Amino acid sequence: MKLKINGKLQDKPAVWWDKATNAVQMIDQTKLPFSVEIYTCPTYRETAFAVKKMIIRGAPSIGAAAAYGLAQAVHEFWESDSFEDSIKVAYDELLSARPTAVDLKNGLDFIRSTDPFTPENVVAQASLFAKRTADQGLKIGQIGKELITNNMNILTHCHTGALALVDHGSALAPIIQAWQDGKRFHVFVDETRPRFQGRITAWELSQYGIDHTVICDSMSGFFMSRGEIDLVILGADRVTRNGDIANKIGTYNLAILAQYHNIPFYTAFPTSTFDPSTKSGKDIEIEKRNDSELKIVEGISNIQKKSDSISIFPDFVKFKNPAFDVTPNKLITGYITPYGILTNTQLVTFCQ
Ligand code: RUB
Repeated sequence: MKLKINGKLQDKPAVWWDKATNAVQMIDQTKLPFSVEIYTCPTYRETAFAVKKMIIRGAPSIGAAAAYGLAQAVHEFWESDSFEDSIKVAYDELLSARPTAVDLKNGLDFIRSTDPFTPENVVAQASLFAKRTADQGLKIGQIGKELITNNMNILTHCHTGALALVDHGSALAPIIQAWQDGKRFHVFVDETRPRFQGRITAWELSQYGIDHTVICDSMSGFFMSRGEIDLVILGADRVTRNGDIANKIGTYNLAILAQYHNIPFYTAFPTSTFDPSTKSGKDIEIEKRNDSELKIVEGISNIQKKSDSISIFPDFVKFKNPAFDVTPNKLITGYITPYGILTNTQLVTFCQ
């Protein structure tokens, strides 16, 4: 995607390999929407840290980051006597950075399958994984945009644009491409507490001039009940063999509301998000994140115009912070994939 970095317009994916230093570089998503900055990870440890801290986020993007991270470990330990053991430690550290999105495992396993397994080849393999993911985003957009018609009101949750999928996006790709084709509609953007990924969605939609409004997550039922939402499109972090999906917390609520109000509910994702080895959503590990994400709000201070964080609860308050929930297949109208918009039966057959 085109980004203005240090005043210069540049074409950048969400994550890439820096040939000169063997560093993994990425757009720092924690700085958006207020500034566009590059974050550099000199070794696989920093890459794992960046995934954990959500400096890079979105299932397919963290899959690509993990793939590059393992390539970094291969470079670091290539001459070491304990090469095999060190690569296993790096694999486990990268894999455990975030447990719910299966893209992480798919990215790492794609690197492990490199043949012949050399430092040069693993970097090429990681770049291939990232490029394949980005290409699938483009395809998802071409396929999914047919669902969008003029004057629609579309609701989306979390952030599923170019920065979440290396480039182009998953659920935002059909929205962007339909707009570029000249269709005119409006997007409701869930703010997506506690991490407020809606801020990145709103920022990305503004880059294309797409008409949108931010609402807080609990307002969706209100707008649905008044007939003001025609379509829900969002992403996925893991799609199991039976078509259940794990996605950003709040997705399940939306799916129930959408079914009650007869609103089509679509999920869009690339193949790296498929997990045919897991039977159903019940078997997915749900990431539990730190309480501070609920307690502390970060933003730009109105007075000093600098980034700032404030606590919005006293210290004695207890929290629970699951980062994802599971939406059962029966609440999903269709699956927007690079291979077409699939029904549940088609997806299940495809996975076999
Ligand atoms: C991201 C999230 C997104 C999906 C999009 O969660 O839930 O909806 O990753 O993925 P987080 P896809 O912000 O915690 O990483 O692009 O496969 O649809």
